[in-house]
Amino acid sequence: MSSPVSYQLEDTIGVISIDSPPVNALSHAVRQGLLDAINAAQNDASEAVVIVCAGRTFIAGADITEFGKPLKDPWLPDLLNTIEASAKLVVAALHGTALGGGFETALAAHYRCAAPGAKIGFPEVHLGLLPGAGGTQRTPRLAGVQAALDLITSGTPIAAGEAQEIGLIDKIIDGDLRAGAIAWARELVASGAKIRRSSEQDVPEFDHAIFDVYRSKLARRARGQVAPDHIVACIEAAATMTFEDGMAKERELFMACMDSSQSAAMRHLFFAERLAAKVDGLAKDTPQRPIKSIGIIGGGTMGGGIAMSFANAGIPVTMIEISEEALERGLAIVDKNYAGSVKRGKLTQEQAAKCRALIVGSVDYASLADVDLVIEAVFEDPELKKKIFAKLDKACKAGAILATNTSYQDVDAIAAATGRPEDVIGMHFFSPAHIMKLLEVVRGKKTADDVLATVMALAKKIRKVPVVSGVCYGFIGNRMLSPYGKTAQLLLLEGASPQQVDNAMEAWGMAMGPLRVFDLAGLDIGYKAREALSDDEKGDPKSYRVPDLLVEMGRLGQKSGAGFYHYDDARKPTPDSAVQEIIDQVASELGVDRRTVTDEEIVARLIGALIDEGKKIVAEGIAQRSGDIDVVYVYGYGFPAARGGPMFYGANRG
Ligand code: 3H9
Repeated sequence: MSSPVSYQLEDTIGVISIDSPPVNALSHAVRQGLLDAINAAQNDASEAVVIVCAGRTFIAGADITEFGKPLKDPWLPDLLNTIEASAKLVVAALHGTALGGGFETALAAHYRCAAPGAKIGFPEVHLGLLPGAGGTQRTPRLAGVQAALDLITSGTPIAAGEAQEIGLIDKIIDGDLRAGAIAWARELVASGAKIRRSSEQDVPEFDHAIFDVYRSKLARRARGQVAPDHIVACIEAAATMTFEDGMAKERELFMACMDSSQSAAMRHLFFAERLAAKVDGLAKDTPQRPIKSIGIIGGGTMGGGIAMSFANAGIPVTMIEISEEALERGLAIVDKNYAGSVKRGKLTQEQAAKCRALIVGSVDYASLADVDLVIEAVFEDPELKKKIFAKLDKACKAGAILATNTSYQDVDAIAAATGRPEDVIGMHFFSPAHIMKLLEVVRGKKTADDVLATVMALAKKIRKVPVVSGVCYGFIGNRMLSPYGKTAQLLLLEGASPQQVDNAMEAWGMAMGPLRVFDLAGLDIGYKAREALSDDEKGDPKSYRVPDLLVEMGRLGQKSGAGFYHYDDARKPTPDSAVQEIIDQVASELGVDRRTVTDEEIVARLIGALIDEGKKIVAEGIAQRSGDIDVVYVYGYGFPAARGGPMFYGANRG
């Protein structure tokens, strides 16, 4: 088999080219090829060596598919030490995304140049890992302790320009990167530039208190995850030990991460997310419809957030409301959200203004005549939705995709209100829609393949993580929420308090406990939904009697200042004895024996409820695979990534 790494002498420069699609990951073959090439360069007429990659990116990291398998030499840290030790000057030329082990390779080179659009970073923390090939040791030596802590603990890549400012890249090359890098290597040699090894540089001055500051910051942010804490320990080692001792520390903690259940869970999610974007039975070359502009029906919180998601990706949006007044309110929410994005540093003032300018409002469906996709985002009234779709059928051009953002309703029934059910699909965004990454794509019985393919690709364009769901009440995520919520109610009647249930789930890793979630969403939503059901359909009163009584007392959740908790002006929940009285009263009316419920039981029963429903969803073909459910729960429902999603957790717990 030919090597993915080639080496050739171009005049006085040895050029090492890596060509290993899709992302030039450091597989065993790439590592071996790199080792052979750097060794070859030591004994030929080259004066300097350039490492460059073919295809869409420089090396995007270690090959994650090899993780968990026996290690095969050359191991990356040793290979990179060999590259750094080269007696010939080494230049790395970066384009695309130089990530993880990829950027560590660049750090082992003596000089680094990059294309203007390149990005560098250490995403290992998102895999429950830390950079294990010298990244924690070389980065602080070049960029300082604080920059290293920020870059490596956040996992967020930075642009080449910023990397140059902090000393991680030496030169930005416009135009042909390969030719530019070779020319620069020649210049370096001609000017007598020294072989500059990152490992031999001193870490710039720093304040020793910084490590504890990051430790406590990360304890709050990355609740329960081990990798961030280990990253801090490695950078502290870089700043206080020799390079060799620091490398030994890095190796020890990298292996601890690699062997952890957290990393196994997060690696599962990495591949599950990518698999979720693939639709079984849908050919890769299914044609897609061009989407150049979109319409949104409804300027509420959801409609506004969806509009921003598209505008942020450069796609113009027309937002429709029923009156000028409502439209003004809707656009004001968008303005407020953009101001928030600027304040949080997510967008510059200029970027925000540019995106905002792509959103226009109208009260006339005729304004949608030319758009390629319309997303209906009005409240959950099935009759209203059907009326809107009948109107869209008339107003929109042939071939326009008509999508509903419904969280629960029957997409097939909505499609039947049009004369073109094949153009209809569900696009279920999660609130706040401009921030939450999950998009449930609901495939109706008649949804055309090209409509599905278009929406899946579009999701990626607007930086969402799409998961396909079949049609059922609540689709994947909300359907699972139903037995989860019912179990939470049973736990209250059996003896747990709302705060015990919520605290147990949050301590286990959920972003928010179930009762706090219901208070946030509004208890009246479930109440209204139940009003439409017969007693039989409602099921066991133990699962809804308490929230019904709370709603009847005017306790609708956060928005009314009280639900399962009392809320102050800052929306901080405090336990409320009135709620406990209701729980006691309902338990006695329904004859439930009260007992001590442990935190372990709370977690086991609630997560068990999710897993049981998830299994049914897979068995019925509503979800394509159990990994899709994990993606839904981690990206849409605050399930801890370090536990891999409910189905992964269940499978590993037997
Ligand atoms: C590391 O480096 C550890 C070291 O510090 C220490 C070692 C000792 N390996 O995302 P896409 C596949 S840890 C294997 O759809 P995009 C991916 O599965 C690593 N495969 O493309 C997919 O396959 P398929 C640190 C990989 O353009 C295909 O490539 N690095 C890897 O949207 C396309 O991927 C990272 O964590 C990999 N490293 O985004 C970077 N990366 O077509 C992880 C990708 O069969 N990668 N694949 O579904 C990414 O963030 C994105 O893939 C990237 C491209 C931004 C590069």
